[in-house]
Amino acid sequence: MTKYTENGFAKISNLFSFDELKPIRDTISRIVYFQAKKSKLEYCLNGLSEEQYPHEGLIRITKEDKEASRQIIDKIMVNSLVFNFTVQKKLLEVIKTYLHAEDIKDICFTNFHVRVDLPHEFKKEEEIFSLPWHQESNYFHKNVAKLSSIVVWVPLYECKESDGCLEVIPGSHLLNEVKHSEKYMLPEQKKHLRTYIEDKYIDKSKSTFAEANEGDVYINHFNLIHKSGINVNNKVRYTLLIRASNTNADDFII
Ligand SMILES: O=C(O)CCC(=O)C(=O)O
Ligand SMILES: [Fe+2]
Repeated sequence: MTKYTENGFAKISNLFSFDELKPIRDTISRIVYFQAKKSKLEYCLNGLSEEQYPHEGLIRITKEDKEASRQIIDKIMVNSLVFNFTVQKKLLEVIKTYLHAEDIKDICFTNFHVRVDLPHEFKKEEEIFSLPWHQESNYFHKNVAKLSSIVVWVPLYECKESDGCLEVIPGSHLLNEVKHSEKYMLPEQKKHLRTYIEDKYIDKSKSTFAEANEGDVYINHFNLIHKSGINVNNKVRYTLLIRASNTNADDFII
């Protein structure tokens, strides 16, 4: 906890075992399998074990049929098992601690999201979804207590620098809210608006990669300056992002 107060982020090593992650991974395999069948792309899964469906399987499908790939990603995002995983007692207890909440009953989910980051070879998709330097507090203005809200960052597989793990600036949460600029990732269509902190305000010499082994989880303060890394591997990065707040905090706004 001292480290979290100083750095604005903390790694909880080995929070989840392989067995605890397996049901959610199997669900992703199942979603990939059924979409492949539906889109007549079964051949994309030939020679692969079910464990490879979320990675090589999805990559092959994306190369063949972008729409099928998008449907898989959308189905993962709304899968009930993913929600179940999020509300498990173990995670709520961790969230309670970092929010300084009195009871898990005081926790609210400001936002919940599943990220599916394809390898960098799919550059066009990657650039749209990859997030430049920012603070969470600049993106969320409702159901939040910005002085204490957190992002629980849960990679579903090992996530190292080459997998595109987060890059963070330790201690940057102490700057409070920093000025953000705005740009559209697709300017012609005015789509995917991003607010971001310009590089000139970032002390790159301090940045570090928040690498995770299987089962590790990060807790990031809402004012921590961070950005998405680049996935240069031939694996897909799957991450749950749980944004949580204490509804009893003095600065909580609905
Ligand atoms: O997991 C990531 O790449 C970062 C996502 C992120 O920072 C966000 O969604 O706010
Ligand atoms: Fe973020």
